Amino acid sequence: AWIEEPRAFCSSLRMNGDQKVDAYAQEKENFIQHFSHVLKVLVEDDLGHPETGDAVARLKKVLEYNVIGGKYNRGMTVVAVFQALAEPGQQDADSLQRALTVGWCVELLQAFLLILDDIMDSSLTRRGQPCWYQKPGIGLDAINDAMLLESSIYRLLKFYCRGQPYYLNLMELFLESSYQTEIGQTLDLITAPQGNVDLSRFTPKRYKSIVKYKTSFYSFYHPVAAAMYMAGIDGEKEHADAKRILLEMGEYFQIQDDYLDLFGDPSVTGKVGTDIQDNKCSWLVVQCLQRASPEQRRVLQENYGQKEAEKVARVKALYEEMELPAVFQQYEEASFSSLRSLIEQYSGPLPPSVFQGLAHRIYKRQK
Ligand code: DMA
Ligand code: MG
Ligand code: MG
Ligand code: MG
Repeated sequence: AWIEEPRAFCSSLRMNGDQKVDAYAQEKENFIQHFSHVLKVLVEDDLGHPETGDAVARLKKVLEYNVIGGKYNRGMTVVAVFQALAEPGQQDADSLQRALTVGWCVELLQAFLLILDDIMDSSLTRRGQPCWYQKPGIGLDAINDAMLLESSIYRLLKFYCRGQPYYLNLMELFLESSYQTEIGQTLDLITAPQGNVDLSRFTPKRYKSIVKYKTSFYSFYHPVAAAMYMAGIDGEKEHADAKRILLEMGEYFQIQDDYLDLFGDPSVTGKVGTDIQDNKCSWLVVQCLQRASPEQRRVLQENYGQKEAEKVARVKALYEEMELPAVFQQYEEASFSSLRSLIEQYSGPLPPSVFQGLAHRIYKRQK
């Protein structure tokens, strides 16, 4: 039945603008509601433990500060795609609770990765508040907090999904996505060594590899694949086809992230950009290099990858002079239409609206 008409996203696709906004707000409300169950399972029983109680209280704080306050796109995707794919008989209250929980596991994965990403990127803010490691008294203890969030994923999965036929597939998916992301972060970091600006490293090919591993797997393939497994879809071909679309969507998403790092409004994105200071292989620097005159390349060489505000501003001025914001807008249009044809080609037995819903959610995003 998952081949037939989907619901969720899908019903919201048929609605007009206002209804769509309401349906989404309600799905979000419902998703956030479930967090209290997650907290209960993860910490409540152990808060009074005579030996570990204090540590569990710390975990509760870590969860509340770091898991709440984002867009919940990844977590809500699990629920929406599960509802679109599972047969009606598979959508009893317990199954929906499990889908919500796995959605929150994806949010835990994200929070775990972001705490560490912010340390490695020397970022200041995240989701409109100080990064966790920047909080007084936290510092590098945040590393252990991130690890606690990672372990919490598997505690939750065990509590809710042990005994389900897809349990092993889900566990392997979370482990594999973590590894892919860590490999991506490795590529990101070694392509951006501090104090060593080598512009020849910033190629389109390198860019695509970094983004595929650090972002696309965990942000796009992972939530959809989790829902597919939960709905009983575990065929290699189905997963490979979905991955073909979702990795492309992930690249588009990270290009937006790189654009917003410099040209986004921090009061909307909730974070202050650091890519230029951090010597990152950002989409912007790759585009700049492809168009730069020898003189422009010299300006970049002298100002990129350094913390001084004047140097960062000089790089931004160079990008503006080269009209990279317009290049980005053109890319965004082109990418959206190429995604559309990729969806037509590869959605296979899955309803195309599942993928279209995701694409619409991120198209021209400001945060
Ligand atoms: C995102 O890279 C990748 C991961 C694994 C978090 P990024 O550093 O550009 O992300 P952000 O802009 O959110 O810090
Ligand atoms: Mg970062
Ligand atoms: Mg990073
Ligand atoms: Mg970024």
